[in-house]
Amino acid sequence: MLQELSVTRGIIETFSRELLDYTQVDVAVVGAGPSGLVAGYLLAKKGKKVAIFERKLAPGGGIWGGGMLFNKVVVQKDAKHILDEFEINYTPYGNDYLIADAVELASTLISKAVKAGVKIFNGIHVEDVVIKNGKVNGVVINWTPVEMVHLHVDPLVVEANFVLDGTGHDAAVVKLVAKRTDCCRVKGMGAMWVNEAEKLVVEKSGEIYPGLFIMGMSTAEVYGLPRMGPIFGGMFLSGEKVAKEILSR
Ligand code: 48F
Repeated sequence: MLQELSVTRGIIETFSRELLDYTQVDVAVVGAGPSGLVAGYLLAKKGKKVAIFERKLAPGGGIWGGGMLFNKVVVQKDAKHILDEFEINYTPYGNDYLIADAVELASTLISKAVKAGVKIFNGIHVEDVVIKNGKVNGVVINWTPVEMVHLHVDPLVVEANFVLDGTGHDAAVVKLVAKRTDCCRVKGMGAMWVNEAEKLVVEKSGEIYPGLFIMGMSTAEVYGLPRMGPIFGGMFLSGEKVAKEILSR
């Protein structure tokens, strides 16, 4: 016979065990947008212990709505290998573009990241970082609803060798480091210029402070790069670049 107590205990025991296990990770990714999911997937695939902390309930960040809620996204041909790696369908458009379905893209990135070994903790907000001896050593977490209603509840900590800021326009982790060190002023992204934006976002992604890496729109916000709108190759490639840099350490 099915028991209420078993449902409750099953959830509490399993989640608590996992959270405990992930209090110490190789890589803590903040934000489950396209850059965070790609970076997390590539790192987990190579055997790294990766947790992604996502403040919303649904991972996927800015993918779901495509452009102006037309739920398609554009990917330039340079990033085709990422769509192929994740087995995401696309339709060629002109010579340079591929069009993917936003719902397929988001759900497949999430699913393949999880299956590669990434542990996604949703509904958890990163509210601070651990800095020791001039290096970021972890993240300070709390439940999103606690943060939303400003409850006076102390957070907990996850220790990480590397922290990745994939928080998009928030550039949340960089802002926290900027508050506490002389590093990392966040300039705020510039006006739209797709070609320049897509090139620079990849070029500029990487380690910004010992232990802290930036990628995706967070990079654009930090360096005041132009915005690019619903074209996602730069998000994938910046996540890939950061994952490769970490693996090379
Ligand atoms: O914004 P988002 O999708 O980040 P991204 O990987 O991709 C940007 C594109 O979606 C799009 C674009 C395309 O070219 O311009 O905007 O740079 O996802 C960022 C995620 O981080 C979460 C947020 O809820 C979102 O899902 N996030 C933000 N701040 C925090 C956070 C925080 N403090 N703690 C946890 N998650």
